[in-house]
Amino acid sequence: MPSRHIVLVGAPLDCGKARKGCLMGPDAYRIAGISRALTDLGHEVSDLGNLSPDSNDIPEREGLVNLSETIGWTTALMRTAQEAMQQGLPIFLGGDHALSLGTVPGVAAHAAQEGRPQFVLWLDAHSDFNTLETTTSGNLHGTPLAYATGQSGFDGFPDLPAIVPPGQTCIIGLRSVDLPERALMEQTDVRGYDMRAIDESGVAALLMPFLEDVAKAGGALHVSLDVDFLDPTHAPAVGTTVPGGATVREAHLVMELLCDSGLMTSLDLVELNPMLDERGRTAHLMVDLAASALGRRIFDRPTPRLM
Ligand code: 5AB
Ligand code: MN
Ligand code: MN
Ligand code: MN
Repeated sequence: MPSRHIVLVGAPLDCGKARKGCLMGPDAYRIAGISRALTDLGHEVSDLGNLSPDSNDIPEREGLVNLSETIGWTTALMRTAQEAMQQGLPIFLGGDHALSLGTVPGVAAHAAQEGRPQFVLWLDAHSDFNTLETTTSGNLHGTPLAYATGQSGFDGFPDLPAIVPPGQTCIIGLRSVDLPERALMEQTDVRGYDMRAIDESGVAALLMPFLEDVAKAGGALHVSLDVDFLDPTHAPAVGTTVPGGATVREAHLVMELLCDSGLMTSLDLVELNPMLDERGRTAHLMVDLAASALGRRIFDRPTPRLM
């Protein structure tokens, strides 16, 4: 893959749910060697350090966890994502998935300025399609895809600088979806593939048609990788474990196909909780997956298909 300028953006936000620990994520990725892994692949890497949330005077609301701080992160990340897109390919080091409330609209605003449609690949056990009105947990890390695709029910959040049409999003890895978010998703043309679809068809058959659509449209592609996409036996360092997830190889194959496509323009690494890790293995696995998406391979030639 051609050499890229990769911009690491640390976003130690931990406000998207009650259980703490994701704020240590950015440093865990650094200690697991993310910069070195990417420079070894020939990329130039800049690390912008860790961001802080904007302040605001939005009042807390009954039934919602940390609304004001989450909106503060959202506005800060929207701005930073747009700036980082001008410099290169940002990797947002989370932090929990509330991070994508800011990163996805931010990168989409950049794409809109360039006149390109924005696509989003969501690798997650969950669909994160709740709104402030449908969430029963009040945890806002369960809402970013609904917000970024322009669903209503986000009172108090900033107006979106750009909407990603639901038909330009694809979720892979689903195995835990709340009834109201399912009902909302079903009103849209978001593509959602559950683990059964991976079992029956293989992850490549699900991903390739989506990547072809991105390529045909000349689109930008944001990838949001939630640790819980992976099976908890491989990736224990996450609060929201759901059994029956992707294997290490299924996750790498997604990343390798993304790399071959040359389409990925930005990446979120989210939900890593280093407090729950075992000797750093989840942090290392996430770094290895990012490296696969950015060119790590055995042979410097296309993998032959023998069938
Ligand atoms: B994650 C749940 N749907 O809304 C909710 O880890 C889980 O970013 C959300 O995918 C999981 O609280 C959010 C039950
Ligand atoms: Mn650009
Ligand atoms: Mn998620
Ligand atoms: Mn999840």
